[in-house]
Amino acid sequence: MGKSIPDHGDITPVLNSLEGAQERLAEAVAEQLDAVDRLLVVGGGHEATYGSHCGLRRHVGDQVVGVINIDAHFDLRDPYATGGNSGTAFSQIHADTPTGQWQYLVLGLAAESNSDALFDRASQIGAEWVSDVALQTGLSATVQDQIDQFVAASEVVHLSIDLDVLPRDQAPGVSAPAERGVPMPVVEALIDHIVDAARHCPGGLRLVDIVELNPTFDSKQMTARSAAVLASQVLGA
Ligand SMILES: [Mn+2]
Repeated sequence: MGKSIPDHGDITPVLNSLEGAQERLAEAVAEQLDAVDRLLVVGGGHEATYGSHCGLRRHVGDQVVGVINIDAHFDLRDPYATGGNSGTAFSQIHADTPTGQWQYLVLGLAAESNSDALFDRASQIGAEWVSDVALQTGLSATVQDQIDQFVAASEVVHLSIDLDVLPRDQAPGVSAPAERGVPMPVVEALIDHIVDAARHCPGGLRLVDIVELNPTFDSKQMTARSAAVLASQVLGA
């Protein structure tokens, strides 16, 4: 794509310990953020986001981190007593966030893929969201304003992109392919808008995750190719 992007390598998993792997990721992210303006973490499942967020938190101290999740799901389930999973990352981030600093915006939420209990929890803890239905034909002025206000209230932005927000034909290689999904050009427009809005935020857009690709189910590498286009965009294409 005509540009050079340094690859900081892989995180070696810790046998039977998701928390161990998340800790290794957190350490790597905190270290790399000293050296780069924007870091991209490629998952893995959405559990990677908890590790990467912990790394960002170590780097930025008590700054207000606005967490934007482009995803069909809230991923606000409570961890089991034995630990977290791919559906609990944002609940764990919420638990770690200092009182009054929680900022969480989900873009592309599919109503039929989230339980009433999750909607209740999202409302209770002050999450914001925009449905996939509202994102079928582009970004309305309302959605643009919502993103702008969200970013303006943040000191630094963490963007997480779950590939299952895309329509099933665009991203077949995920564990929960979407029946409707948000069309690829609209996801690109969302990312563009977030990148632009974050220029006015003191800390900027420092951390991006792209998650939930499962190569075993990725017919013709469509999901990986879609992810590559989005990765190129967030890294300043
Ligand atoms: Mn998801």
